[in-house]
Amino acid sequence: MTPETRTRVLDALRRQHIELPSWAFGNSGTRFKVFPQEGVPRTPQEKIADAATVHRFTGVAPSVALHIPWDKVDDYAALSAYAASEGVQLGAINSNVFQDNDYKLGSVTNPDAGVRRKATDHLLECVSIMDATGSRDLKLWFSDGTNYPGQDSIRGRQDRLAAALSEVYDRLGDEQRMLLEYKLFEPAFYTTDVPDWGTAYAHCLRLGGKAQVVIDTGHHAPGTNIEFIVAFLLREGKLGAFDFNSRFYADDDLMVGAADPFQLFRIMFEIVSAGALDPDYGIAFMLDQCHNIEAKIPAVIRSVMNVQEATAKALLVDVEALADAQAAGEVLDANAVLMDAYNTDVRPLLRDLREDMGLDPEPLKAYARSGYAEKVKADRVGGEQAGWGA
Ligand code: LRH
Ligand code: MN
Ligand code: MN
Repeated sequence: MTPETRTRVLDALRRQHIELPSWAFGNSGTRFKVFPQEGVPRTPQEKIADAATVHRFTGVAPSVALHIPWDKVDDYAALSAYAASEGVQLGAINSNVFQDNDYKLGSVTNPDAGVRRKATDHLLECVSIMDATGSRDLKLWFSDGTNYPGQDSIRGRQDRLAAALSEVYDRLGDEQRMLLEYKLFEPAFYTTDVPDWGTAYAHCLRLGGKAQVVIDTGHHAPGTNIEFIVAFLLREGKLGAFDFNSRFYADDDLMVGAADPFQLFRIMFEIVSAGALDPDYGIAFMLDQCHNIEAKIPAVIRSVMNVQEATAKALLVDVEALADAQAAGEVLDANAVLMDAYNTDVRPLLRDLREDMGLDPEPLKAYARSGYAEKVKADRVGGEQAGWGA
């Protein structure tokens, strides 16, 4: 690696920004069992304190996303000030229109106008929360869909969805954005109202420039080429955010980069090669994960490190050699350029980066030595579930 390359890569990595989800720190599980852990947060403030701890050891996770009402408080401006006092910012506000009995047949696409009103009002309330927290992004994911052919009008539901989105869009401030997340299936099993990037993209396109698509890496059919979706949406200026996690089967919500680090590298290469890594470009790189059996803070630290490793490898791709091989139609050479970068051990580089940033080069070991886990286990009794079973 030339000194110039090294400087370029380290500069980009120093500026990287990975947003943490508050819900990663609470107890979570599957519909079969939640295994509670000791020392998990009891309040939104304690979730923020845990996120801030991850930032203290990694240096690249300076914001935390909230999920409403899981993180409901009376005073959001005060919560924002608390986050700042812990050294982090509040990030995206995630709405939740999937955990109320009224939403059995859908939220904003429900056939009942009263239920639609209630769901849309929640989304509007989330924008008011953004006003108080200073958050830029409203993240929307709808569990809406149907289980049986004939259950409801597929087209009618799209109309209802469009109407709700447009009402919320009109409420956004100049600096605020709406991020629409898609998911192939679950909890609806026959039709899902926002099942794929194309549907999300079409709605966002109609809405306007403040509406962008979220790619949750766990929300696709097996075998889907996610980096293609990344490249396409980037080209259209419609990629707003990621929910990073990894999966073997469906929406597993495992640690990003755990199941398929090569896929994460391919995604990050599309980002890097489009010049979209820098925070100023506007893409929110968030984690959306649950740690059901592993210790939560170390799992989030590991996830941040996995994203950093994939990014470092993507930054190491020799783009000139790649362009030459592509232009010459040298398929094997072009592929080799990518593989050389992927097969580079970037861990020494990342250790140097952390030392440059005044951090311990080994975040997991430093966290283990810090005594934080023992302290919160002693201080916190009766931690709460992340939200799924709450
Ligand atoms: C849905 C989802 C969405 C929710 C989160 C908790 O599966 O990915 O982002 O807000 O999980
Ligand atoms: Mn998600
Ligand atoms: Mn999900």
